[in-house]
Amino acid sequence: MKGKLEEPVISAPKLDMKMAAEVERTLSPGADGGRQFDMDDFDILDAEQGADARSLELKGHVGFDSLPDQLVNKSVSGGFCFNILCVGETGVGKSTLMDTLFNTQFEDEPAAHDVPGVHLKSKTYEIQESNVRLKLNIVYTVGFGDQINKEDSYKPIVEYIDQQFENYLQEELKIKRGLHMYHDTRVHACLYFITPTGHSLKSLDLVTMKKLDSKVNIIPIIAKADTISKNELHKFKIKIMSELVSNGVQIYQFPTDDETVAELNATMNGHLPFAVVGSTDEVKVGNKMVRARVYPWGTVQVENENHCDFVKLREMLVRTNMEDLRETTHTRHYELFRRCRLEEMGFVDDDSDNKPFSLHETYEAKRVEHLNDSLNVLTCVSQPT
Ligand SMILES: Nc1nc2c(ncn2[C@@H]2O[C@H](COP(=O)(O)OP(=O)(O)OP(=O)(O)O)[C@@H](O)[C@H]2O)c(=O)[nH]1
Ligand SMILES: [Mg+2]
Repeated sequence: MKGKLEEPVISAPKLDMKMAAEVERTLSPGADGGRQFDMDDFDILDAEQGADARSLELKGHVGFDSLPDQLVNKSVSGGFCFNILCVGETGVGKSTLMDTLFNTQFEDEPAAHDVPGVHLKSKTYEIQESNVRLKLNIVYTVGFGDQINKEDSYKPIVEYIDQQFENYLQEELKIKRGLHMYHDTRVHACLYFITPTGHSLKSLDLVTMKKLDSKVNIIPIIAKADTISKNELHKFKIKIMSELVSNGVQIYQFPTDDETVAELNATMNGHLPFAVVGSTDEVKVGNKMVRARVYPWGTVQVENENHCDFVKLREMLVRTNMEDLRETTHTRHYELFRRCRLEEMGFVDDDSDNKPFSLHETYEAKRVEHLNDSLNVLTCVSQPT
């Protein structure tokens, strides 16, 4: 479900307050001598419609049309979490872009260029806009692209993503699980910062994105886009997309199945990779203060769509598709991880005769296997040599 509710099976007519009070009087037990409902109170529309559900029409207001509001209120009071992973070479503009995106100062120290290997650093922030609280986890790569031998650079990133899935799975498998309280750190979006060479992707980029594409939603962006000319940028974007396609790298596609955002998302898919500029410095342009980078020859405005794609990125990542990114992480990437891990642990859904296998039987089989193993070990140890 993306921002739109499914068609209700039973349709309740909209009532004004007077009518609602009238309905309440008529239907409440005791108001008219303790009248009870029975099936005759409902018009059966089509008993055969649907496999095992009949569509009925309500004769008055019941109130479950407030369910969407209840859901919204509950979600808002619980707050939301969103986790971003920024992958990119040292100094490519990761921290500046995050500050620009969320219009705040996350206070992230620049990394050194001489670290022996790649590692990740993660920090969680609580931010609030109107009455919506967001627990934002930002993870940065440190030392990415700095080593002479970059063969294993992708490994710590893959391990980090898997570890977050594993933590969630362990919580899910607990008898006393507390998923509603659990701080979910699974990565919802991976912003892949492409160095603005204007030439092509590096093999490090292709290898890393390929290793990550089944684990995380990758959104490729060209960093420091103010350093390439308009013409070069256009060609660079085409080159990057064709290299991703020819190497079979799956990047995140903004969803087009929800008609309210289908057109916008389809257009934005055509603008990938977004060419972004980051800056928190404010400059006066006309009579307005805007965030920009000032050069001897002119000013690059971060939020001017003629200057860069920052607004497009913010629109897609934060304002339109944040929920889809969270949902895709759970239903596609985590599901794949979970399936592989459970199979690895010996769980199966069906036995050899395609009959459903119960969790209890799996545990029992595992227990017997474990006992046999222990017995074998004991026998080996107790046998005289
Ligand atoms: N020209 C240009 N410079 C930028 C842009 N964004 C950031 N910078 C500059 O690039 C330098 C590094 O930016 P950071 O945001 O610290 O880069 P980083 O990727 O977080 O660096 P590390 O955390 O040290 O890996 C700073 O001097 C920024 O001002 C941009 O869009 N265009
Ligand atoms: Mg940084």
